[in-house]
Amino acid sequence: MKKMQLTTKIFIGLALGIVLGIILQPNPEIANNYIKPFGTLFLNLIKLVIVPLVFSSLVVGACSMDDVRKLGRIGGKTVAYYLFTTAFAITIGLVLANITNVGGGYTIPADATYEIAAAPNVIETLLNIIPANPLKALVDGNMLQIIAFALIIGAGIIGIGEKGKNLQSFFDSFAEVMYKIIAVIMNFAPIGVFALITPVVAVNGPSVLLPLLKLIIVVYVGCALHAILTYSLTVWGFAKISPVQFFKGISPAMVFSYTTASSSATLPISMKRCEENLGVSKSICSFTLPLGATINMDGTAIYQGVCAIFIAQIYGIPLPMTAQLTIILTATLASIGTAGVPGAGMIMLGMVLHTVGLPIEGIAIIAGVDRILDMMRTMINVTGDAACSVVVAATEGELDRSVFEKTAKAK
Ligand code: DAS
Repeated sequence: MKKMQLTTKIFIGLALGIVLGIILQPNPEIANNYIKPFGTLFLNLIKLVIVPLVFSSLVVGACSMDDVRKLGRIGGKTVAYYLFTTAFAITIGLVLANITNVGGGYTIPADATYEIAAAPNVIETLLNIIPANPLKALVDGNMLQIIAFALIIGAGIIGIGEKGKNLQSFFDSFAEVMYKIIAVIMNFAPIGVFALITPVVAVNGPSVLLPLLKLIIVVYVGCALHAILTYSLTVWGFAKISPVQFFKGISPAMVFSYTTASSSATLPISMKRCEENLGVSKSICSFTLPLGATINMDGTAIYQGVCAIFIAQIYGIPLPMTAQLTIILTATLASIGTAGVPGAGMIMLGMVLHTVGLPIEGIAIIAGVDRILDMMRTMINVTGDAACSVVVAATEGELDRSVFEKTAKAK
């Protein structure tokens, strides 16, 4: 119930901010001088957690494959499925964002001029991903290098076996601390949303909200398309399960993740439904689902791709195809580092914008409706984890199809 209350409070903050913004239109400096600072504070709190959260949650994600020696094949299949579907998800998002010209037709003057980072060539990107100085990468917030460093640390922890368990549990608890901090920060979301949307409306007028409605529609359509296309094709193609049976079986986890906007909170339900309704073995579930809740976020990847295009359009910053390819790589990696808690994707959006050279202030425009986007993207995140479990279980001969006969008889 608390989560729903938070959602209601956020919508109230949004509505009040829009109304106050309209009232303050004749004197926008009041909004900028006395309200905007609270929004900046909320954004700074979000920026505060990006680096430690990504680093710790990724080390945990990498370590959680400590069975990779025993489950080498399963680890390889799981990571391959997650990376392929996430990259495909972003591609769907970018194609839709370009077709619908999301964010187009309305331009907010940027506080400063923004140069899109010249898209480095692929070799340079790959070489740059490995940090020469990992501490500098952490200090500079070079997220691609931080992600690489975390995965290398995770592999190192796996490599030393038992001796690495203390360090693994350190990062486990550190990641939990970061999730807790995010949950506390998100409690301030109603105030943050209010303080972010008021000056935006006061300075630019309520018409700035129209592109946001289009943004919500594009993200929702992109997520639905991805689920219907990718998950249906993979569960049918690899496991010969009908999409109807799959979505019916996982629907309780989908509803819960939509309302809570938290993959982590949904994990116990996903585990139960994948076993009981979809016939996935316990050992496969206990590997693919916790890993997926940590590193597999297709919905978030779609959201980050579409929002990057939206913000570039809103600020009138051209995004050449090379920059969009950088977004695919960055958003795939960013979604790996997104925690399964409410609002985490918006935090990681800051990283995507920073890496591509877009104004992170663009988050202020999206923050007001982020909860609506978060609910949908989280539902897709969770559904993607379940689809992967079914596919891996089927290819490992660990899918108990009798559950479907039982369900059919129960009708
Ligand atoms: N809410 C996050 C999750 O639980 C996703 C996100 O914020 O992007 O998956």
